[in-house]
Amino acid sequence: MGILNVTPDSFSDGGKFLDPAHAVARALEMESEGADIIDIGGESTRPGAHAVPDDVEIRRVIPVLEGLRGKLRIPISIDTRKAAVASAALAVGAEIVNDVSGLMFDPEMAATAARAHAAMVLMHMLGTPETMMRRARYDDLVGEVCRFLSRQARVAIRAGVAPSRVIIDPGLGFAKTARHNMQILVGLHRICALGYPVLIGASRKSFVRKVAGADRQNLLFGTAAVNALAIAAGAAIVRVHDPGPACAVVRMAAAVSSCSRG
Ligand code: HH2
Repeated sequence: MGILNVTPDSFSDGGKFLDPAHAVARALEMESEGADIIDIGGESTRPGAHAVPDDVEIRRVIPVLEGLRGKLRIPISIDTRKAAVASAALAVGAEIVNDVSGLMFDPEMAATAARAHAAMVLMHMLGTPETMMRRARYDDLVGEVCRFLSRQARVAIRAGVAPSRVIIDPGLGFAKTARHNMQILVGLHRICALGYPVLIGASRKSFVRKVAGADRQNLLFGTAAVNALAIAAGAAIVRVHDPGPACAVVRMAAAVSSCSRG
């Protein structure tokens, strides 16, 4: 899954793709690098980020979706917590809703995805991007994440989302310290055992920066290490800023994993 942030303030690529023509070109470039999905977001969810009004988010993402119509062959995912934004994006070609709140932000979200027969990514976090880091306390981190994701998957399915179209994500960096993120990776096989495809978003995040180092190469290889471990644990999708290198990592890790399973 290639990341396309159409925002002025995303932590890694903020401001780079605010011009819809640049965003469209980047999406097509990521497709040519091997991405299978493009995830378009119009609101930064980095720690401390403020919520963006619906109309601003819609004005950022819709011209990009329109510009990609008839050009992109792979599915588009809309990265939003808001049903109004998801609905507008689904109407112009998005096929997946990526909700970082895991259906906790907007009560209309599941029905909106269900009506459009969309796939849904349900991610674990606590609170909102503004408040989440104050809530990074757990007695049983992996167990709590598993219970949240199973419960929210059932909410989506009850609202009419096809069970085969539910994807879950433990939410690296969302209400989680660097150590929590690594504990999630150690316990990832338990999240994969819930039976839904698992998505992992580690790309260039601060725990990678902290452990691997902050320059471009270190971030790329640090992200690659997390992605390889995630695929080996059974993850199905990795969300990345650099799909070219990530494809090689996924191909290699998946080949080794399928071999070890015999
Ligand atoms: N991470 C970010 C945004 N959306 N969606 C899912 N499913 N999983 C993630 O880990 C995830 C996500 C944050 O990263 P990014 O989009 O690069 O930055 P920002 O939120 O600042 O736009």
